[in-house]
Amino acid sequence: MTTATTGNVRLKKWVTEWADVFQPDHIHWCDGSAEEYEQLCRALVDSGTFTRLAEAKRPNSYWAHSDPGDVARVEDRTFICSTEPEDAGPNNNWRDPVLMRAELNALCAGAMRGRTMYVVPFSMGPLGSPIAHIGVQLTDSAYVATNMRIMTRMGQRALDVLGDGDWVPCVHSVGSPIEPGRPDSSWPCNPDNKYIVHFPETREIISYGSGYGGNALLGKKCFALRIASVMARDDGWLAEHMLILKLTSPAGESKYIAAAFPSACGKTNLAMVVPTIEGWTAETIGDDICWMKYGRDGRLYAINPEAGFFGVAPGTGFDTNANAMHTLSGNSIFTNTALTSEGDVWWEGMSDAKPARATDWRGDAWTPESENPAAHPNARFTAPAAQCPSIAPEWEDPAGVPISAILFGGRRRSTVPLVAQAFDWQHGVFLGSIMASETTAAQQGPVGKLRFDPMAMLPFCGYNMADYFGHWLKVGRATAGNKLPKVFIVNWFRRDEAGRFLWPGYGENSRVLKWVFDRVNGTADAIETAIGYLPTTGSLDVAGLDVSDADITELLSFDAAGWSEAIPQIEEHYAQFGDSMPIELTEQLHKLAAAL
Ligand code: SAT
Ligand code: MN
Repeated sequence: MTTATTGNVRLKKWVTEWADVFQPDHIHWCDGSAEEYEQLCRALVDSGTFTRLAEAKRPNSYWAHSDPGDVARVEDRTFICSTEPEDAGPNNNWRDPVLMRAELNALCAGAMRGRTMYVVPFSMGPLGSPIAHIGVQLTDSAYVATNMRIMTRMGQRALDVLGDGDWVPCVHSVGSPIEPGRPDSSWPCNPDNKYIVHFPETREIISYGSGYGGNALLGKKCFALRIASVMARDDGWLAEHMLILKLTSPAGESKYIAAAFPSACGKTNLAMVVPTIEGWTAETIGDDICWMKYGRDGRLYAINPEAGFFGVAPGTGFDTNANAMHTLSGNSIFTNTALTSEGDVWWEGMSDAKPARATDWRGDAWTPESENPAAHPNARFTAPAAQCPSIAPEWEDPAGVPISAILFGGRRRSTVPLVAQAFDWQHGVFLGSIMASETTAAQQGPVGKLRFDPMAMLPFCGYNMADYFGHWLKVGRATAGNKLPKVFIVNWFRRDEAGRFLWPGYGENSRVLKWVFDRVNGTADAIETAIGYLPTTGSLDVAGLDVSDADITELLSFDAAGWSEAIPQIEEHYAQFGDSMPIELTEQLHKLAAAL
């Protein structure tokens, strides 16, 4: 196989040290070339991890299905190991770093026996961008190496940018050495012994036992959110769980909007939205993570640190997200979807017509009569962002794009209106800090449980969230108020008593984006309420929309009773942070309670 080379002495030493611990049979430095990718995929087909899809259906694409014990992020096995427990905060599982290192060293000793250790250098962000950062992941999973090639700028070019510099060390093992004489499993992992560990002070990541998604593709949640949030705190920027989109009006004016939603709440759909309103267009910059730093003009500039989409497959179809469907038409990896008898993939919501026969995500025979879904609810596609038809030409601009508006959204059947604008930055931080959302299949555990998920960062903030709120406030003080993005809350998921969704969502969300755009320009009307500015009935464009007046009124009404009821829960949510809670936010809460 072709290999990457580097003159970085410290990097070579670090790789050797870990190889001594893990004792792999081979070491391979990934160069990121197409030949290498081809060879890794072939090896994965040989080992039974990958099934190559029919070339005529989906060229250069593969299907994988995981161990049933390894299907999503494991929040209860995710640890922040700061010296002081207070620095991790009540939002994280804290462990003593010294004890954790000892525990991990014991687990990692010999953990790669019988396997190859891949050295995966990668850039989060366009190569050489002043907003980007370099990481190097060690992994004994070729599946992870192939996914990292899609999700990041991976290989020799990342090493070239790194030069003699510093990188974020990312160490990963599936925790399943191959015993001599025993066959390897098609999804090696250690389902009952997973550790997703972060050392924020030394900016290190060690992940053991899982091969799935955010647990294993360490550039994503572990680096670009948990470790990067700490780097951002220290250096005055923001690392956020946000999509980035570009919205252009019929007059040809463009604005960039960032939006935070918890996992599996439609970020990918909104990032690739096709507006239903006349003359408006939307383009995609990113669908999951947003790094924002101040430009010389005092505005916040954002990059998408990723190079691919790791999106939820179920519910994605030509009617809901045509841009995503085109993006994954080839050169993609599918994990825990179904495999059809014709050699293509399928999942619930991809098409009304179901395949007559398929292999489900567990590898069992499936027909439309089967009781279980064909795809796991957290089944994923890994697809190159460059293939997205709606990708904006400037998506790889190293300077980033200036953000005009930030949206905070959640999955809420009641209380939170379709959209509201915060009074100012500080009030926006307050609204973000009290965000709650119903849990989804993106994390292991019960689905549909309402929990506070401030800024959609609960599982991803690498330090005490009270300090994170304080950091947001500080970022807001670092520039003139009129240069800051305007802040909004949104909720596409309101239901009536019978459980029916009040808002059609998808392309119709462009109506809300238009209102946001016009509010930034100061041209849309609003009424002031205790929780912010709500659209007047006339200011939200509902022309041609098939929603009853009563539902629109409900969606745009301020639910004073619902908010009053929520106050004790918000107080409890704040109380867990004790004295660390910024005074500005407790004052905001008092103000809201008084106004209600
Ligand atoms: O599996 S991931 O953590 O990458 C996806 C998500 O939860 O957003
Ligand atoms: Mn996400």
